[in-house]
Amino acid sequence: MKPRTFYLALTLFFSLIFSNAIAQQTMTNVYGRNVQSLNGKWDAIIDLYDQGRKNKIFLNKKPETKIDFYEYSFDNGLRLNVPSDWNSQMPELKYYEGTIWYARRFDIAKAANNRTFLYFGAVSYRCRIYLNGKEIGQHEGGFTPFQIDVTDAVKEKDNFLAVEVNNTRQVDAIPAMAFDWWNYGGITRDVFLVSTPKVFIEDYFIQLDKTKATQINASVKLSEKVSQSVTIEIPELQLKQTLKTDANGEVKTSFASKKIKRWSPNSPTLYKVKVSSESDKIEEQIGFRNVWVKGEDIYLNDKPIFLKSISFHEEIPQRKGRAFSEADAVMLLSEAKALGCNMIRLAHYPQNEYIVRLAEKMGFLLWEEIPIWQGIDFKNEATKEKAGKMMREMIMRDKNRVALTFWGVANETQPSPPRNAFIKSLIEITKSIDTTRLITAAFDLVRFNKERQVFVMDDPFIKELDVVAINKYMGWYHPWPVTPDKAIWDVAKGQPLIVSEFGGEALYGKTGDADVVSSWSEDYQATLYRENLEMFKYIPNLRGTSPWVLFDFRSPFRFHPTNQEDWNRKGLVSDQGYRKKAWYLMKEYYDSK
Ligand code: GCB
Repeated sequence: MKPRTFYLALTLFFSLIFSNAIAQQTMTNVYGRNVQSLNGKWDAIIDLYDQGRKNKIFLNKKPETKIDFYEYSFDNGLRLNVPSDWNSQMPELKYYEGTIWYARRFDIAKAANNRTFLYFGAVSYRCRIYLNGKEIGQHEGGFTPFQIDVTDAVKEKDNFLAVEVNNTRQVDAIPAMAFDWWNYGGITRDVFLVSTPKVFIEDYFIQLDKTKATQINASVKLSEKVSQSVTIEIPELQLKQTLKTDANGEVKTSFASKKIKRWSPNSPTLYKVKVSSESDKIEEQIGFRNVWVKGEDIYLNDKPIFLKSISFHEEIPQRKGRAFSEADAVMLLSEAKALGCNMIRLAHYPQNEYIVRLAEKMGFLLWEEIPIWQGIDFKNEATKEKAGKMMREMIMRDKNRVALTFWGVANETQPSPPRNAFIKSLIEITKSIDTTRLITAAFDLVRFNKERQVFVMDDPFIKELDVVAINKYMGWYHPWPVTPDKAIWDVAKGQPLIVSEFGGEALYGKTGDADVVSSWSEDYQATLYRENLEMFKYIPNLRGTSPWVLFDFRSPFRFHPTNQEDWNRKGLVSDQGYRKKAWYLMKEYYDSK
């Protein structure tokens, strides 16, 4: 083996081992389980030079003899809120990239015959977990949940939990080195101790058949390969079945009912679904709907639908921090509702479960994606593994959410054999878990063909997708080659197309020349919206639009001194919550659809 190949093989080997160190399957519906919250104030140590691991600070030693001393202590120092990003908690941490240690103590009432899992909703971006002085797990990826079985490692009293969190950008990471948002660091989502019976209901997948309106398909998997009877019940529909698990501890079945009221944006019906085994039980609200593609149309419950979408980052701009609570979800989603949307593209990563679950109750379809955002190291096998794992974690968490309509596999990638293989593997993983959703990816490769006088795109990869999504910034990054009423598209013929991003920047309150891009004015942004909305009439297979973006958002990518100052100003709503002129145009367009 050449040294480089050997090195690559070694990296892959270790990345597999480490990801396996906690490669437990994502537990379904953690929020419906018996949990003890570990949210709150945690002690913290900023470790810019990465000295903590070497010095084993996770042992949390205290001097015992006259000659002992330790150059660290978790006591009487910095304290950080969990959940929350660290950047918004102290001015000095504004753009901090590096390691911060978090630590806390906890007690737990241990019940005999129970298992205990330590669950993190998300840690940005990579972390190692130490419990009572021992490393018990690692995770990479800032937007998906994971849990570690701590049944044997945990004590009733005075456990010491330390988490080494690092958010340094790296070439092999997802996202990689440069991207258009700020990737807040920290323990950004809920932390729970989850208590389950010894044999518990690890997973279930209960959704309406892709096309049949009267058939609910259900599968349940126990944590062990044991034989038990499992009951699935939807009381309101008078549906109930009890079955014996197979040799893998699984049951698969279907229910027929003519009474199912299907979920839709106008009528987001959810049903209580109860799953029980001989030793465990869990319940939650699940909705049922059909979604499929035929020709150039997307069908929701047998009717073609136009997707009135919007994107936002998982960020509260006024607080300059990550969104992490139900109240935050209410703020983001209410503003999307006010615009008249029926869908959200959760940009550019899986957002927290409060957002996903509330979106479903409010009647939004969802597009969820992992942060495959330009600049990804497609040749790197370890990166591909990571992406696959993220995809799995996202789907496992949200596959019972009826709102989930699109799994997004990439944003703005260029054709190449490694890219194709990489994205294909993500599509395969997706289909191996869930064949009921539509698969999409956003491309920025549409260009104007002068000879034919039409917009075209050459990326044969689009044939792998159910719906083709195009990011196109006409009037911002691209000057108009023809007037908008002549801007005819011949892109992805035979498939539904969504314009998944369009827009331009405007500083809230700024007036200026409505024809001049560099005026950064609300007036120009409004012109741009007017012209794009006109162009949409000439995209024959257009089945949805998603302006970029609902709110101005933080991004060190954007450094114009007076107009941006580290903000991407493409929001229809400013960072302070004020609606810009273009908001009203978009609202009118959505109301007319
Ligand atoms: C894009 C990206 C999005 C950026 C946006 C922009 O194409 O997908 O993440 O923020 O353009 O503002 O340029």
